[in-house]
Amino acid sequence: MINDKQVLYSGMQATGNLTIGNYLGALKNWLTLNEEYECFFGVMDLHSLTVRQNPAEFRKKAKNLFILYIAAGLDPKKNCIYFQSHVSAHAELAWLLNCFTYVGELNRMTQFKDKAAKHKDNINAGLFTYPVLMAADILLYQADFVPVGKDQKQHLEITRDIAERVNAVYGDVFTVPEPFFGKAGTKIMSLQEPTQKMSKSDENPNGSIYLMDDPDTIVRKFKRAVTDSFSEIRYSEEQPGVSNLLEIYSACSGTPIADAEKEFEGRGYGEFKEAVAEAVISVLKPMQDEYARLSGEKAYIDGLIRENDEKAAYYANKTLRKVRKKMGLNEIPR
Ligand code: ATP
Ligand code: LTN
Repeated sequence: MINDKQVLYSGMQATGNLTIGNYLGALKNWLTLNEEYECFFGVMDLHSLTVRQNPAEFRKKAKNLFILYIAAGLDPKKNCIYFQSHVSAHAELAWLLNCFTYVGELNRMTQFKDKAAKHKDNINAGLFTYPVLMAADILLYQADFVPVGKDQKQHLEITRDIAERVNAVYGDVFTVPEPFFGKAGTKIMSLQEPTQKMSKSDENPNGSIYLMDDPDTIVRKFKRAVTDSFSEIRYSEEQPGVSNLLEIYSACSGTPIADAEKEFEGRGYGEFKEAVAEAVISVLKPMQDEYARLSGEKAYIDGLIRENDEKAAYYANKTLRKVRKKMGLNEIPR
């Protein structure tokens, strides 16, 4: 508990450009959580290093993600938005937790298996111990809840196992976190392959709408979106392309899917796609304007980073001191 509120923790890797999938499925659902919970949202830049990054681009990407969190509506005064790499306790606790994690457990992680298959020339130890760093992220803040997508469920389970293992040896050290399924996060599919999740690392940029796409690009991508030959605008398993577009339309315009089906009854795919594009633009445009404005306010942004890094470090170091003591490391003489 912090300030009498339960703690909620999440974050995104600073890799690739965010898509409307990331926004509608995750970020948008975070915006109001701070009313009920004490929220921490990290820019997970240490995790991003498990894959080779170009230093200059990477530096920009991580900073852009920080600004984007705010442009999307996360209030940096009410949520602790910070850089994982600025709080050294993450790396330190990850080491300590490494000593409480079994190789057999890590071997079962499907994300590791997938990523190892994808990056055969760089199966580094960081990729293998990725879940341990993630456990450190969460446990440092004694988080009660962690909102994540299905793909991260296994990582949350290992986090709980590690926490329980440490608690069993040393007593009450960590809060054991629960997954958080708030409002069902919409799962957005690729515009080109509607049976696959829209993903920021997709090689085909036409499958994804990026948060920074300009209106013309958005219209063009929706025009090219894969539909089907039913020529009917209906939400059904047989029509994954059309259903995905309805889902996007509904999430962006606030119209329930059933109402949207009625709205477009008897109308053609062309007209429908234009309406979806318009709905997306009306959500992204203000965010892009705010992003552009904030990007010009370097001193203000740097101030926020400093302030939030400090706040995160305060709570993280408190837990780290507790763990060091419990594990029997000598205190640093003062
Ligand atoms: P990558 O392609 O780099 O693996 P990703 O686009 O799948 O990334 P993550 O960084 O793994 O995104 O996820 C960040 C958050 O966005 C997670 O909470 C995840 O569940 C959510 N998310 C990602 N893609 C989608 C999607 N298509 N629909 C809904 N939510 C999504
Ligand atoms: N692995 C997560 C990103 C992530 C995270 C976390 C999410 C790193 N540390 C801690 C929640 C809590 C991902 O790829 N989405």
